[in-house]
Amino acid sequence: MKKQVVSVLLTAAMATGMLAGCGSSTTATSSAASSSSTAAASSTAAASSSSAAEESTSSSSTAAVSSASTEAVKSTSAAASTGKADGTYALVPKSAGNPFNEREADGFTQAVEAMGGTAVVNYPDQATADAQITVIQSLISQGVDSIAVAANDANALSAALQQAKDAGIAVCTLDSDVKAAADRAVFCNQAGVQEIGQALMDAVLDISGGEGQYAILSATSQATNQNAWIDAMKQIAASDDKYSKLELVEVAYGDDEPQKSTDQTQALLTKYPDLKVICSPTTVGIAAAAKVLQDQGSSVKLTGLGLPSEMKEYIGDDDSHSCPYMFLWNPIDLGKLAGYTSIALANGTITGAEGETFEAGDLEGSPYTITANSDGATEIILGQPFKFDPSNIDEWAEVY
Ligand code: RAM
Repeated sequence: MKKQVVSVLLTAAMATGMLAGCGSSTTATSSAASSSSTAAASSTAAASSSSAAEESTSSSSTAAVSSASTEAVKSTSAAASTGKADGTYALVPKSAGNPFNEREADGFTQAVEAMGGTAVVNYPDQATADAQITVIQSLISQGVDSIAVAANDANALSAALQQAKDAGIAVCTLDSDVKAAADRAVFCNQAGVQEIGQALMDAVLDISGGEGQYAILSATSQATNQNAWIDAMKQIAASDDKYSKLELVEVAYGDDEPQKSTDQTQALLTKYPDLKVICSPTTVGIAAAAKVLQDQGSSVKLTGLGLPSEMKEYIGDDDSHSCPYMFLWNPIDLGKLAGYTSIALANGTITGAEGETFEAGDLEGSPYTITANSDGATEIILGQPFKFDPSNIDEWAEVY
């Protein structure tokens, strides 16, 4: 096990850092697999006790905020000078009641506690920017050391995040980014946007048999991550003739709510009788669509991004299953990465600049190197999208 100390490697070792960066992309797929299987024992518990985790996370976090808030203010300068993680580090997920977000929160909490810090997970009431702004402002007044946010909107959090930064709070994003580089130090990205778009577009091509109508069932219309993946899919589809016989008929929005996602799936089936494939790049949407299609014995097939534990009964090659295969990454590891990143930022051991390298506890991809993204901002890529099919779904359903 790697020592759980966050440290910046020497800038003089840039070449080594670059090599590590290259190496991590080739080992990323296996890293996603091995780190998750290493974590299987602990995360199996996380998976099987998700509702308990949900309740305890939100209630204990509220207590943690009130008891730790004064402490947090005191600890900021100590953390910066000693490099110790004895502060309070906050996570603001996209919304409550989403098992993906709960796994992410489990990982964040595990990482922060492994480093000796206090983790605060505050869920917004809804998957909206307004609800997140309320949570962020509350965290600012409590004087936390850092805020990691999975943004519900690319632009609308800007003022609140600037206010946090002005108050000396380290800010990073995970899962779903904000647009302005200045609003956060760095984005903890689950996998490259282009890689996810490519995996999804190729799955639609393959599952449709190369032609016909497909629809996308997304989360909210403002979700930065889903919008980026959908844009990448569209660009990829336009860039190669092999996709020219596919027709995207609609992008529907289920708002990461199970009932709305169910209703939107039903509406797509009614509106497009010739529909061949639905691609849902959200774990909430794909689980709702999988049930609708499978219960109705529909010939429409499904792919997208799904949580194995929620999709196990729907993954299969035959007509009785709605989803031949899908993709995701380890949400527990994504939360851990955000935890280690938050601590390193709050300590001042990284600033979020391109080329910085830092250790991230027991994550297999550690040390991570911060890279530039296409928007001129910086990100840390956790790994590659991982494919789940009938050969591995049972095993992974036990993990997350
Ligand atoms: C949902 C959320 C989350 C996304 C996954 C794939 O749980 O929208 O942000 O990363 O799906």
